[in-house]
Amino acid sequence: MEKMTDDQIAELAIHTIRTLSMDAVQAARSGHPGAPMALAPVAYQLWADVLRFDPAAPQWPNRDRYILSSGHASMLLYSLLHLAGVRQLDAAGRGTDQPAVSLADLKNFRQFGSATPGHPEYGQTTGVETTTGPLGQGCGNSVGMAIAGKWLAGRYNQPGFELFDYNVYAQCGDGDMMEGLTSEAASLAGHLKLDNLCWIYDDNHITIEGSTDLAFSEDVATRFRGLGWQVVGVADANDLNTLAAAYQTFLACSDRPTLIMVRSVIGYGSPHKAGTASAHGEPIGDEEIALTKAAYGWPEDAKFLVPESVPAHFENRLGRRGAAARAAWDILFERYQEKYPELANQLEQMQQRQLPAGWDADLPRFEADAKGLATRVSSGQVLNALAKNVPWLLGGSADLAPSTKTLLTFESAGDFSATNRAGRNLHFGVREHAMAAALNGMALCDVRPYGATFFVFSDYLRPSMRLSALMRLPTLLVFTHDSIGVGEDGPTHQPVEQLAAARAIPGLIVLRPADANETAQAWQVALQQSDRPVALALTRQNLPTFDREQCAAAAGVQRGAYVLLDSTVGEPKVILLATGSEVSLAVEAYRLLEAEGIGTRVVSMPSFELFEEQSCRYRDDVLPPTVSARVAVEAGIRQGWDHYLGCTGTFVGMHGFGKSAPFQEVYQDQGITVERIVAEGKALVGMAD
Ligand SMILES: Cc1ncc(C[n+]2csc(CCOP(=O)(O)OP(=O)(O)O)c2C)c(N)n1
Ligand SMILES: [Mg+2]
Repeated sequence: MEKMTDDQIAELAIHTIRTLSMDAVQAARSGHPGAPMALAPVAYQLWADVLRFDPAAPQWPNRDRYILSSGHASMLLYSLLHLAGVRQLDAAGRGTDQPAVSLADLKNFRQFGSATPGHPEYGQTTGVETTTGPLGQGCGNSVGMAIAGKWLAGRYNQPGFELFDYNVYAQCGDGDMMEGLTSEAASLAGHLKLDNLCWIYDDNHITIEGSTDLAFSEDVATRFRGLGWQVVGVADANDLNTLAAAYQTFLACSDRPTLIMVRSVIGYGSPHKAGTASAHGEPIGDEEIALTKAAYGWPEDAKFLVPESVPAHFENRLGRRGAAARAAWDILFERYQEKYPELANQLEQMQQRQLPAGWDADLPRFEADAKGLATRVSSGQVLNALAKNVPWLLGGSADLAPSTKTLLTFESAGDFSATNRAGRNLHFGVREHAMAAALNGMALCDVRPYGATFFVFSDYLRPSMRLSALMRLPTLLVFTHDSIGVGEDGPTHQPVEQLAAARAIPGLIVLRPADANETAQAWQVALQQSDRPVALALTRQNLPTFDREQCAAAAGVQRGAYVLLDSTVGEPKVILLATGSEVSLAVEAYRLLEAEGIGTRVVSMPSFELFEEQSCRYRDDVLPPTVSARVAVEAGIRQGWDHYLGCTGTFVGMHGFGKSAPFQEVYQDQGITVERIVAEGKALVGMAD
């Protein structure tokens, strides 16, 4: 056979991506063929000629990241992973000789257990850098990845040791562009001048309902220029030379992120579906596939055809380039290990999601104090003590650091900015959603990120928090002002249902500590998580610091719930369960009940999730099944508590929104008081006044 020209092999590779995508969607009888067909050349040009990625080492820390924010176009990514010969990692993160995505996986697109789920899922498929599908999230993640890249360079690169200089590419669409999250993320990226970030916008004028004329008429280029981005246009997605030039324009830019706007035709090549919304989300159909393949000059009857020369071509381009870059990096890293062993060790620990030796050596202990301090304040002290010993713990808040107490105040911390890439205090601005999405991107690049805001605004970032859990990322969220204890700011700022809502997310550990020492323990638990996110719920108002000589040790936090105080008059007759700021109310009620000879137990319950993981025996020790007289106290809604209250228990908590007033009055108004707890306790043991 005659040797193919570069143009011919490129076209063959592009048509292979297109036809694999059509065939897989058709076999699954569901999926989104149109965007992969249109974007095949866009992605081909990037992967073949630009992306620095070694298919044999898909976890190489300095690899370029490619994110498919348009997660519905997952077959584009799966085709690329297959054709590029990306190798699967084993459970320990080591490379194997198995393909990450086999041809069988493509044939099993969207089927149970395949490496090709409907939308790309991090952890399920090697080479998928982040879970996408909820539009906007991939864009948000990409900003965090770019921040992490700059920060890693700022902290760890040394003269002659350019360990980190990776670029982050995100493929996005009209849907992403319409989402608020994307705007927040783009604004932050522009402000931070993240020149390692490139978004490739599939400007195809089509979404699900039809033409973008229906709902989207803004001037995206002007908007992005206004946000501080470089904007590059590509008039035809099939024009490889212009695409190549656009990527070079990105690489040459050193002071801002780049948006490449590519005009494409959804379902390109399909005689009856190209350019229509029906190419977006349904199989093309056998007949139309045959016509489309004919239009590509492809054998009409062939299914899942991968010409041998295509994987070989990717191997020659992406593979060789990536392998060479990675091999050079490995040598560089060996030399770095010799010269900077401490820094190299940090990088390795980071990549293993480990903590450095002595990370919790300076964990503060707080003396008993009736006046006490707010858990947001103790949290700030604990965070600072831990962050000093965990150099890659970094984060910030959505413009609330003075309130959330999340600023790192020690001298070497510094502010991350366009001019200081090594700073550990991030300033996300008033952009909760972008903050949480960026945190996920940062966690995916091995740093340990935290973000903070008022608990009531957790609703603004909830979709990203859900994805932290779905991806099993150890992202940390610090939520302060966690109840009506906010007081005068009123019901707009008083969380009511947020605790229940956070607990509803599978895999998210929610911790609501009751005093300063529980807060220290909560942080300790939080940092020890390597594969799940944690949300801390902390108070604005002061809470007494319990005398641990009289109460059980705060280490009980590690088990989710523990007996803080127990009956001094025989077996407990009533159990008071409480979390956070309401534990001190339960403690006061305990004293009154005990004084009347009613055996009472106080269970502090900072985390439902951790408690549920304990042995049955431990759980029964803390909450003996024989004691059905139970009062739960929490300044939130009842949802979730019935599990511990059974049919007979009583809930003392919120029954609606709060009010703007001094917080003590709001507690009174809601009936969350010591007297009420005592009365309910007595009623349950048949000793009502
Ligand atoms: C947050 C969110 N809202 C809605 C959807 C459902 N959805 C999936 S794709 C899509 C339209 C996307 O349009 P575009 O990004 O232009 O993709 P194209 O049709 O051009 O491939 C929508 C609304 C989603 N996945 N995520
Ligand atoms: Mg579109």
